[in-house]
Amino acid sequence: MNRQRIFSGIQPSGNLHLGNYLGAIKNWVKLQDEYDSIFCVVDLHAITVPQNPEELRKKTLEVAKIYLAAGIDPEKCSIFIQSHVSEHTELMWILNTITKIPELNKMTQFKDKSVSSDVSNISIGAGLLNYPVLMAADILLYDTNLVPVGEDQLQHIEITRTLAKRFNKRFGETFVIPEPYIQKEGMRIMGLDDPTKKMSKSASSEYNYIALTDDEETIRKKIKKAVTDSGSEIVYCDDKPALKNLINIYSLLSDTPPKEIEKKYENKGYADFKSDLADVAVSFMKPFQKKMKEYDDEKVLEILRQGAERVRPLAKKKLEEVKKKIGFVI
Ligand code: ATP
Ligand code: LTN
Repeated sequence: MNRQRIFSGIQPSGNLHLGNYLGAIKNWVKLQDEYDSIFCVVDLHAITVPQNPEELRKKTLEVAKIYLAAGIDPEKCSIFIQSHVSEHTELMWILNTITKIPELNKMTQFKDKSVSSDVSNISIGAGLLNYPVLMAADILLYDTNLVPVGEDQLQHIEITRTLAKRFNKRFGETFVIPEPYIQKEGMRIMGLDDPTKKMSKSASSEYNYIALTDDEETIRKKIKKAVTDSGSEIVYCDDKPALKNLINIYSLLSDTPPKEIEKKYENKGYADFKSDLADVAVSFMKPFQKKMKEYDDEKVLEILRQGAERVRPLAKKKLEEVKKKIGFVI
């Protein structure tokens, strides 16, 4: 049976949050039965901004534990660490040579990150500029058909398609042209402290997000402090972006449609709603975190190594084809 292939990844930088879960990982879990699925922990991408080495090691395993606790099944999918398959960096170098600098300069993420306060001028490395080329290599190495990501990644998939077409035109059919796969549900969870910006692990305040590792007390405190809109009724509409976001989170975590939530709180106020939302978040998080703890570092590493063994032959084969086409002596 020839199933379509999906590939996606998350950087082991910062604290993974409900936005990453609802916008990305939760959807992967649904897709794994239907597609030949490869999920990566993209440590090579994480080092495009400065990382503490000990933290990076810890976060890399933590992201894998989050994949597993969320229900990604290593029997059905391949889960691996990007730097374990060196073909990613090799293909990236080759793709670099057909990438134009203005194509990279105009990427929104590059523009945002290179002016962000965390990355000083001195440390805006070439890695940050070349980030999308590495992402293209990740995707193209495996003949990926679909890339399930949040809408913030669309521009990177577009450049991946451009590079694949350019290579194919110059050297002959080699790469499958991938498509983005954006699921409407959970597409954009906004920051708890500012509903005009997406929830983000690189946010300056930890009150922006609920991390998947936050304890009960922290979750309750963060929800209590979350900004709300004027007025006191619990209604789901665009004029009340803060409340809409909180209702979205409630709805996605409890599988309750927003309209039903509105009805439930018809004669109640923010205090009741927030207190129940905190209960909903805590009852999602407790079993999730319990599952995370069931995986010790050794067990996770074993799963990740097996994942790398499984995908490496695919990557090797594609890279060899590329090398032959461009005239390298094999
Ligand atoms: P940063 O904000 O530090 O750039 P991030 O939180 O966006 O990081 P990524 O590793 O860049 O995390 O993204 C991982 C996946 O999670 C991507 O598919 C991305 O689209 C998705 N994602 C990230 N934030 C959100 C959000 N607030 N709502 C929905 N999906 C999100
Ligand atoms: N840039 C992506 C992470 C990422 C990715 C990929 C996603 C790296 N390589 C390949 C999909 C496919 C992000 O979500 N921030």
